[in-house]
Amino acid sequence: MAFDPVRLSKFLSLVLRHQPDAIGLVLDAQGWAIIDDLIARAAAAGTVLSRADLEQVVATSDKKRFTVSQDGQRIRAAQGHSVAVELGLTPREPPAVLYHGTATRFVEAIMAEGLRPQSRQQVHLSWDEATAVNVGRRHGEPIVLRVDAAAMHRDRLKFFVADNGVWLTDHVPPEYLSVDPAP
Ligand code: HQG
Repeated sequence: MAFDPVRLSKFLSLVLRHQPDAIGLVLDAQGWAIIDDLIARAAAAGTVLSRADLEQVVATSDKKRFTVSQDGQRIRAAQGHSVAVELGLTPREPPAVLYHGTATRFVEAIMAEGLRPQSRQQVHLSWDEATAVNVGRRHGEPIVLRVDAAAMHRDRLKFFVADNGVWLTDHVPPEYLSVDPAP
């Protein structure tokens, strides 16, 4: 099959975030796979990709979903994992406000129990509202929640930035959430 960057990006998301087992791939504790191993196992499972194909997907991914290690030998998903990984990110001081896009039908539950990672390892937040709207639209009628990150930081809750700039935290309790724009 001809090189299809979108299809390949979805394939890489699948094996690097959710189901490495699907092709017998092993991720290390920080989520890295050896690129030569990934290419060989993908081919054996019916997805033929070259190193150049892979580099093109990494370079052109709209959300910079994948990171290649400094030595060029390994690749990982920057965020979004459902498999257990320890990305090894250092806690960072967040901007005063962060945003989370979701669907209107989830808001009641979120306001009751806070934002939870659900099937992923951490809650995903963005520094801009436009990204949040797009993330929310994936689930239905979008709505943007405003996260009082300054207050969370003051209360010693930790924030991390993925390799691609997505903000991550373990849980956002409801008292730090409001529907954007804030009243
Ligand atoms: C919602 C994409 C009910 C949450 C995006 C979200 C992102 C709750 C959904 C990345 C809840 C989970 C992640 C609660 C959270 N009750 N619903 N207590 N807490 N939710 O897909 O943040 O294109 O796992 O609001 O750009 O939508 O894949 O998370 O609607 O960065 O690279 O549960 O995925 O990136 O959905 O998206 P997801 P997300 P990629």
